Amino acid sequence: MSVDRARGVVVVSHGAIAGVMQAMTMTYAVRERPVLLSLSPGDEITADVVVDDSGAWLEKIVVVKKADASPGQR
Ligand SMILES: [Cu+2]
Repeated sequence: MSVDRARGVVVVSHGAIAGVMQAMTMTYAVRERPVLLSLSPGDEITADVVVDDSGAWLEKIVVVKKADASPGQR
């Protein structure tokens, strides 16, 4: 996962979501600013994907594995 705080999005590689989409790498908005700020590049997360006419975003984000925080890993 990578994080773009300025745009309020994360880029996530996700597995197939039954009936919705195949496995892919894509950009999702994260609308909750404190949650966005808590995420780091390389974190592994689970989340609910919410879709409406305005687009898709993530809610209920849970970090299941924090990235190795050592410098130079990004
Ligand atoms: Cu997707």
